[in-house]
Amino acid sequence: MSTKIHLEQYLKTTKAKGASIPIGLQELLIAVANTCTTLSDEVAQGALIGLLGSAGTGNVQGEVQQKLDVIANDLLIEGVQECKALAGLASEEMELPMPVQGTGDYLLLFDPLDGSSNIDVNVSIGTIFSILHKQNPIAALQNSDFLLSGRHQAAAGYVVYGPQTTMALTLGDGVVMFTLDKATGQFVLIKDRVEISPTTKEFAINMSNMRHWAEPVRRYVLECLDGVTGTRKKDFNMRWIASMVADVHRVLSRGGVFMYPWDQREPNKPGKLRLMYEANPMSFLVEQAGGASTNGKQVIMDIQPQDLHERVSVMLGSKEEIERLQSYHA
Ligand code: AHM
Ligand code: MG
Repeated sequence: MSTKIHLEQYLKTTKAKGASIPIGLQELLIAVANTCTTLSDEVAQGALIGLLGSAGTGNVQGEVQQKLDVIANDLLIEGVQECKALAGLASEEMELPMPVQGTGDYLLLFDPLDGSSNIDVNVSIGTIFSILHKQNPIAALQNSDFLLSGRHQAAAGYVVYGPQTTMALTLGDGVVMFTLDKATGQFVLIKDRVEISPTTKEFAINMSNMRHWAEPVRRYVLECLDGVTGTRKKDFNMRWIASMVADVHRVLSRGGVFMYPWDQREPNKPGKLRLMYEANPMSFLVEQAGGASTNGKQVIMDIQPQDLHERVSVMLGSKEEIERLQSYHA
């Protein structure tokens, strides 16, 4: 049997773009992974430990928080407190960023529990994280330090709590995947070079919103639905889990396109998903696996954020499909 490579060992020995992973970044990633291990146990127990249902609170976006949203957020904050290189953190669930060391090389942003609507129905959910290079590590932390485009990410990833607990990770030199060995509590390397094929026959979108979409997205999906006798000359399959983590995990595993586009229900909002906690880390992973991402007009990681909780239209996955979507928006 081949030797198992654990996350810690991987981070110690691997080189990204020829350079070793800085110790501070290694520590931070291990702290996030350890917290997700705890979270994975809690998610698995659900009702047995009274974790299902609403927390009776709302978050900064005005969304009802589930108990697990709050627990996951608290666990992550606690889990990274000792990280020496972490200047501060920001969460989808909190209005303002929070200083950790105040100074340091990194900023951590996360969606502590993505796919909240799936918690109570025992469907895959996850944690998404993005680690930004703080531009001036020795200057005291300011809220505006977080407003960096996705190009400033040092690392990004997610942990999906599904039939298996699996982490996808990029350090800017490809994408790797680890699965949690629940017997040892270790994340074990399962895929070394994740690649998204440039073509696909699968798309993911919440079809119930079709009447609200903009014309380019309607055109794209209608052409997919036309099947083998239509302009695309092939039959497409559709999947929608309603947890971005799980839907993007499928795209990284076997190709496809994931879309949560702008729609006219909220004409003044650019989209539903959050740029800093969801779209940027997922775009980094997808680009590093050979795919692409866009909001229709711009590559997602090139967007200069104006607000920490900014929303964005998201289309990502197999490269040729994203190029087609971009051309329909042109
Ligand atoms: P959340 O972070 O509050 O869970 O919301 C984000 C989720 C995504 O994971 C998913 O793609 C989308 O919302 C599902 O939305 P819908 O219920 O409209 O299909
Ligand atoms: Mg989310």
